[in-house]
This record gives sequence, C-alpha cells and structure tokens, in this order.
Amino acid sequence: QAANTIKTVMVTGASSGFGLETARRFAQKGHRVIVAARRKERLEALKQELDQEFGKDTVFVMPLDVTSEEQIDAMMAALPEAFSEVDVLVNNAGLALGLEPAHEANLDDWHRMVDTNIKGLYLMTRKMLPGMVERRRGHIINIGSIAGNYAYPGGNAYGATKAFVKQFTRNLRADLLGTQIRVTNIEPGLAETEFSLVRFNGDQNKADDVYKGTDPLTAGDIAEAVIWAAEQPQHVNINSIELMPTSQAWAALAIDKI
Ligand code: NDP
Ligand code: 8X3
Repeated sequence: QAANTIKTVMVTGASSGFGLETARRFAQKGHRVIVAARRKERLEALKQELDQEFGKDTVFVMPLDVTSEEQIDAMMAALPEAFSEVDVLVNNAGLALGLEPAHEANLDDWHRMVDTNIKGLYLMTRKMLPGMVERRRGHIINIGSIAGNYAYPGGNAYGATKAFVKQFTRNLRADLLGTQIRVTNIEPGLAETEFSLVRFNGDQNKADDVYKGTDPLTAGDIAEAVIWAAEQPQHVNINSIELMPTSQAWAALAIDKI
C-alpha cells in the first residue's frame, strides 16, 4: 500500500488533547477519520470544523466509552460503509487520576485507570484486529507514556497501565508477524493538554502549575509522531517513539539516608 493512499483512521479520545489534534491532522492530510470519545458535543464540533474545511464525508462521530464492550460492539456495527474498514486505530483514550503515594491512593481511581488505559485499549484492539488481519492491512498505534518506562513518585498505577501498553504492543507484534499488520507505541513525556486537569480532578491552578515555565510538548508534537509512524512505507514498522520536551530529563535514583 502506497504511503499516500487515503486511509480510514479511528482515533479514541478525540474530544481533547492528542486525540483531537491527531484526528485533525489526519483529516488535513486527506484521510477519513472516525472520532471516538464520551463527550459527543465536542466530537460534533470537531466534525463541523473539519467537514467545513474538507467535505462532509471526512469525519464520522462515534460517541463511545472505551471501557464498555457493548458500546464498542454497537458502534462498530453502526459504522457506515465508507468508514467500516479501519486502516489505522489510534488507541489514545486514557487518563491519570491522582498523584498520591500508593498507600494513600484512591482505589476507585486505580480501577478507572485500569479500565480505561488497559481494558479500553485491549477491547478496541481485539475488536478491530480480525478485520485488519482478514484484509492484511492495518496499523494499531497505541499511546503509551514515559510513565511506562520510568518510575516516579505517585506514578504507581498510572505508570503500570502504560507499562502494560508497552508490552502489549510488543506482544501484538509477535502475534501478528506475517499478517502485514503494524503496531507502534508512542511514549510521550510532559505535554500540555487536559491531562493534568483530569488528574487533579478539575483543579485548574494545580494543572497550570505542572506546565508553568516548562515549554512542554504540545498535542501537535504527538500528532506529528503518530502520523509519521503511520506514513512509513509498508515494510517499515516503527516499534516505539519516546519523546520528551527538551526541558525534561531523568533525575537521579532516590536514596533514603538513615
Ligand atoms: P486529555 O485529557 O486532553 O484527553 C484524553 C482523552 O481521552 C479525551 O478525549 C477523553 O474524552 C478520552 N477518554 C478518557 N476516558 C475515556 C473513555 N472511558 N472512553 C472514551 N474516551 C475516553 O489528555 P491527553 O490528550 O494528554 O491524553 C491522551 C493520551 O495520552 C492518554 O492515554 C494519556 O495517558 C496519554 N499521555 C499523556 C501525556 C501528557 O503529558 N499529556 C503524556 C504521555 C501520555 P472524553 O472525556 O470525552 O471521553
Ligand atoms: C503522562 C506523562 O510523566 O505525567 O503520561 O506521567 S507523566
């Protein structure tokens, strides 16, 4: 398949941040996009924006909670023919909740992160893969995180969900060898989106503090990495891309001096 063929791209979490910008940029490149998230009105607004620019058959809105297998099945069954053969699935929907140490963390937050970042991602993948394998055409692009590569205080369950995403990506590659399906994990560092607003339960000041003075990554930076991976020629599989803002690096290991 030539790198410039028009593709059908499904982006989860397209109502905000990385997902919204990724959907927008795929549309700008002439691809069809299915935009999925829970906040339908935001998806409708994105559709309106992109339809106006690129024509009314560019975007299909898929209101969806990725943690619900029933909703995924219903939405997949409702895809119009023009959008029914998904070439690229961007598994982006996800969230972090809280930054407390493990012994103080809210268990409901842990359940929600696992349900969304792990279960939602593997459900979407499992539902999309059979069609891709049958067509011998497809690319799963997961949004992992540096939090899946490096530990940090308060990263506990969130980082562990992203470590799942990393290893799931690699194991998918092992299973899909010979099918022509490609699998990629994108591992961003600090990026300014609604991520921290969600993490801190709507506390805008706390969220702003995370990014103040940092010159963080933008949603556009991540979207470009996703699109670059998708645009490689068919014989090239980008296993992973880890990116951080220039202003971010590793700290030394911590030592508790007695
Ligand atoms: P945002 O909060 O801006 O966007 C998150 C998106 O996920 C929203 O569109 C939200 O839509 C969607 N989402 C959340 N839960 C569900 C659900 N149950 N079903 C469907 N959609 C859902 O954050 P980002 O753009 O930053 O985050 C995108 C991904 O990037 C996440 O997986 C995050 O973990 C990861 N990431 C973020 C980094 C950062 O620093 N920002 C760095 C590394 C990785 P809605 O609420 O409408 O359902
Ligand atoms: C988001 C990046 O460092 O806040 O995945 O966990 S971090």
